[in-house]
Amino acid sequence: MSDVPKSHPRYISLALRDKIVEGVELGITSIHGLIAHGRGEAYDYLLSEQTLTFAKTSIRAAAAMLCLAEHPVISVNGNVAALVPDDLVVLANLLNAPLEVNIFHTESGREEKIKQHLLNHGAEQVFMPTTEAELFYIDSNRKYVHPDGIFTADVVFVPLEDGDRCQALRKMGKNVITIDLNPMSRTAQTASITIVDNVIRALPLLCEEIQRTPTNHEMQSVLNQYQNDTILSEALRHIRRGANDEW
Ligand code: PTJ
Repeated sequence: MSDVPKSHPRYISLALRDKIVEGVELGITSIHGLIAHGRGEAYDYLLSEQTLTFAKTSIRAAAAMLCLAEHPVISVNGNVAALVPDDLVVLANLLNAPLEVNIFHTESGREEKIKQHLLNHGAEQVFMPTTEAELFYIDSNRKYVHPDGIFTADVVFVPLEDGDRCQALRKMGKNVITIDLNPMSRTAQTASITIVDNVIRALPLLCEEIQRTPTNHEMQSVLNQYQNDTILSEALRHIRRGANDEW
């Protein structure tokens, strides 16, 4: 990182800002992504910048849902492409699932740049949005999907977005797993499983959990017991409390 010493108390946070800025400079992250990142930072601060117990519970459930899925797909936007490209590739390989570029802000050439960025980080299969398949119940650019990807997926992993798409996917009968630091966002509220954590911490933990390979029976039992509403309430309670005993 440019001129911030490693000893700086907020080094990690500042290094992440650099990654997002670099994403914008490379043309993979939308300029709006800077605002989204700042919003995330604020929530992360309130969540003690740690993966808390409720997030660990969601990670276990997410791993189970992804492993039990018949056709899981990993959706990639400009922020996650900049922050966690390697982890996205590891996850795709572990699940043998495609990555699919799906962005909200239409900017010329950005989708192609994200694809190339993922390929540079070792991705094997990256689907692109098409006009051959469109999601129902949604008007934004996010409706354009790949016919063999998000359109036919039974589980869609949507890290970091606040938008109209999660609800549309749910209405189409798909399960959605998201990572969102804001437990009040539309996506967090409508997803099947919401991991209230920073993508940079949650994604490696999700990959670790998948590698633990519990039995199908264990995974089904984790899913049966999982309640997203409870997780969101716990996250909100933590934020409202301000201080916490895990700090
Ligand atoms: O690349 P595009 O065009 O698809 O745009 C992507 C963004 C993220 C800019 C777009 O989806 C957007 O505008 O999102 P929002 O509405 O700002 O919502 C982003 C959500 O992600 C907010 O709830 C943030 O709190 C949350 N968030 C931001 N950074 C992180 C995060 N959650 C987890 N980890 C983060 N690092």
